Amino acid sequence: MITLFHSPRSRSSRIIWLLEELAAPYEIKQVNIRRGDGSGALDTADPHPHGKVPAIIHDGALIFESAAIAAYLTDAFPKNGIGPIVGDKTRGPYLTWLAYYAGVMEPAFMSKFMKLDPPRGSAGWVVMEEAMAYVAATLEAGPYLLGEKFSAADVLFGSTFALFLGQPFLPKTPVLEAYVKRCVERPAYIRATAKDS
Ligand SMILES: N[C@@H](CCC(=O)N[C@@H](CS)C(=O)NCC(=O)O)C(=O)O
Repeated sequence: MITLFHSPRSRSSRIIWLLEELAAPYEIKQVNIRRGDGSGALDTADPHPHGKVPAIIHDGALIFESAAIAAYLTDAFPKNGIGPIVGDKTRGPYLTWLAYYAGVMEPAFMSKFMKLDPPRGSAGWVVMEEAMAYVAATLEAGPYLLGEKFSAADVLFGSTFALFLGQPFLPKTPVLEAYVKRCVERPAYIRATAKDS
């Protein structure tokens, strides 16, 4: 049994989606978090070292960071085939997309949002426009990040785009709109949304 430490409508919502895709046995422990608008509070019931979500506990081990959780869970529950296993030729690209999400996409998003300009050559990520051009070109060839096959990398990117598409920093394009539609129409996404309270 996996325990997911979750706060409604946050980055842990996508882990409910992932767990539903995997048909993994899980329980949700709802915890409080400090929100960007100043609401919420640190919750001692949350085992995350920084009081964040998502975090999971499985077989006594604490796992946090969305990309690590995605890699861990798709390895632990390979049956539904949404995380290429070692030996699969898409394993390398899969891990690349997970790391790219955490190391490039999120910092690019946040620096755009905070109106920061990452210095070329020394920041570990690129500006949002450059990252999005790459993602969009991949999805255009797609329909998913790994090509024909949906993966947990799409859970990370798809959930983020579903939330922010149409905001000034993430303009709608036919490619992104179609991708988000493919993601949010998935039965596992719909089940997860119903549980996200
Ligand atoms: N890099 C982390 C980010 C986790 C994160 O920042 N979660 C937010 C909710 S969307 C949070 O828990 N914030 C509370 C806080 O920063 O104290 C991941 O992707 O798992």
